[in-house]
Amino acid sequence: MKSCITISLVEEARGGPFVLWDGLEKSIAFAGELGYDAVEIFAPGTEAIDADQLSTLLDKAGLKLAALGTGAGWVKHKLQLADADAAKREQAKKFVRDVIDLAGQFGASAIIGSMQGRSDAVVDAPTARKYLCEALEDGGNHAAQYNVPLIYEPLNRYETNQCCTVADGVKLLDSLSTQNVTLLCDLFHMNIEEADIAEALISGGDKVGHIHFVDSNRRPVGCGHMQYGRIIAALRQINYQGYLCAEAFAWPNPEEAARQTMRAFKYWTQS
Ligand SMILES: [Mn+2]
Repeated sequence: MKSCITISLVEEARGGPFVLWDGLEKSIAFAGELGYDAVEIFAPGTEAIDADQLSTLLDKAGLKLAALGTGAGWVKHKLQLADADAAKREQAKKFVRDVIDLAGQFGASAIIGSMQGRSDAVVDAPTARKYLCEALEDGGNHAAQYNVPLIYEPLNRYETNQCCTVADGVKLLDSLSTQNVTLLCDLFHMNIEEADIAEALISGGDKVGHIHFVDSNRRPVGCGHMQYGRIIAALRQINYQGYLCAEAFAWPNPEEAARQTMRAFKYWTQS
């Protein structure tokens, strides 16, 4: 398993569950110093990232790009994939494809989290699900040209009513004709929704494509009451070789959160 840490470039998301906030240059250099393998970037849009500059910074720090989040599509631009308005859905899919195109140049995936939207008084649950499936087909097919999957993240009930568990996510992926979508299993969301986090990971099997590595209270690993022994054993059992990515509050501050996650990563993966 490989280590990864989140960098947010989205001012509107201040206070959100991202570890590093100090711009790409400083954040990437710091992640490199601490020995991380990769970064996951949450950007306002693709225009906020200069691919050549990012490539230079990553090379200098010896890091890979693991993934790009699409959440700013919702947080900043109010675009979501289950919107009642067909034109808005099209814009949302375009936003996702643009992120896929940028991430793809780095052999990295785009992540669909909060852009999945939700059913409401206007869009009923089967329709919201249908819109989400259309978007995942579109993005999964688009990502295939870069030989990377699109990553879909079930969220807890307070953030979506589309898919809240790994089982729901597996069912959703099985209903698609594309095979090019994997699941992001976020331990914070799972701690709310799953009966047993380790069992859920095992049931996800080879569909588990990315992990958000975080504690029960969304603080860095080791700062809550999550029981990691069985979780790591489950990931080993399914032969998970991807990233354990710190998507956590910058608690007590970004530097210490990054150091704490790296200590925890080494403890759990090297013991
Ligand atoms: Mn997450």
